[in-house]
Amino acid sequence: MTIHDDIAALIRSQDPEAAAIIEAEAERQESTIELIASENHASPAVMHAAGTCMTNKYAEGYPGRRYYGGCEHHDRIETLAQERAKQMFGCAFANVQPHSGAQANAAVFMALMEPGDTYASLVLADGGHLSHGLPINFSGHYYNPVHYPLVRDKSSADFERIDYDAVREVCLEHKPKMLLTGYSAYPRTIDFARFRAIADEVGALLMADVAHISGLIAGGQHPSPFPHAHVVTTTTHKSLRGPRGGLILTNDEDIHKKCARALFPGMQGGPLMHIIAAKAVAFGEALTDEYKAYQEKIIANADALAKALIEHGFRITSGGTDNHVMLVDLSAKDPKGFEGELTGKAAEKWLEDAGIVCNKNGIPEDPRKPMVTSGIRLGTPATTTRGFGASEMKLVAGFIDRVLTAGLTGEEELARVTGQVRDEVRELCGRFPLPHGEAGGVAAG
Ligand code: DSN
Repeated sequence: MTIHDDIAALIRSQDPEAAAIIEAEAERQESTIELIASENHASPAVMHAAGTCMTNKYAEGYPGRRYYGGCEHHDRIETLAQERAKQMFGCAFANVQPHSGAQANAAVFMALMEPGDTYASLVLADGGHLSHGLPINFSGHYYNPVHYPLVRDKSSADFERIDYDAVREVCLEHKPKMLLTGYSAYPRTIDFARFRAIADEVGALLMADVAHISGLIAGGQHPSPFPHAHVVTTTTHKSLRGPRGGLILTNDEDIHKKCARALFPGMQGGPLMHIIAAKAVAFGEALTDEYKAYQEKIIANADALAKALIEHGFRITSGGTDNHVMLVDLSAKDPKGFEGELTGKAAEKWLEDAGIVCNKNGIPEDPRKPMVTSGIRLGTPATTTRGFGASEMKLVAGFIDRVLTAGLTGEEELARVTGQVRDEVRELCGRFPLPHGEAGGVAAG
């Protein structure tokens, strides 16, 4: 009897209806290839820490300064998470309370800007995040975003990479209070020192939202935003492989205090102490040599997948990837280009039917609408967790090619190939069981 069996049996005996749904999700995760760049499979210890009695406590405030009694152990776990976060990122201050990356970003905005203030961020359709200036998000509604683009010149070696000259020009023109770097769909290394030089030139604060690459940074596989960024935010559940949540990091005590106040009581009430406990466990994992090796493999796997897709005739934006993520321009594979059937929306659906999970994603200057798109975004944190290496990534590229080529051929061929690939995906996943056991850490037995 494992801990998984105990938990599964307990949920099933009390609530078979809910247990059946959780078990179905566990089976889905077990038997499909997860290529969503922002998802991962947290370890059993992380998942179980999130399911403990730490959920039962109100601990508004911060360690040593709470609004409720009974917080002794909550102070200890939050302090442990803070200390480990500081060690992981080599910085002086860590706030581990944000419920999510967007909450962390909102708290930083509230702490360091006034409503109406101008900040600079990437053109959202070039790979930015909704909390970096979408008009209907707090970041676009209450503040004034101005945007810098990727390089548009196809003849440039930097095509579809950050246009640092444009970043500088936008900043010189608009004098933003803050310059924001860090993206949701950018496959290349970020030059944080260059961003800081531009920020200093115009008197802006530099904020780095490293949600996607924070695991790579913690594992020493991407340059650190420190000491360049004044403030850094991240989620904890993407490449970092912790529970779902956020972090705010800085070397500046004044910024730390302002962000802490903006987060609580400015933005959030009681912290999710069970999630903070799970963050502490995940950060403990991130300080191991094994974790560094894991992060290195994520990058090697992304490189292998991108190269194999290019061999199959797909175009990868910017020509490849330096990190965990790639954007596949599907129009290059469709004889009718942007006028054809091979949209991001169609590809996402066809691949999901074959057991390969990814998301449609706009490519830079995409002529199609955001709910259709001409691209898919693929990432390797989750497949690397389950043990895939470069040869499995080549197999995955072959699966993707077969399904999308069949989709272009017609419905009958698509159905035939989807069935075949689905079986092969199941077989491959069966050879690489998830680290949380055969049924997702909840429903084994
Ligand atoms: N939704 C996340 C992503 O997929 O990148 C960002 O919050």
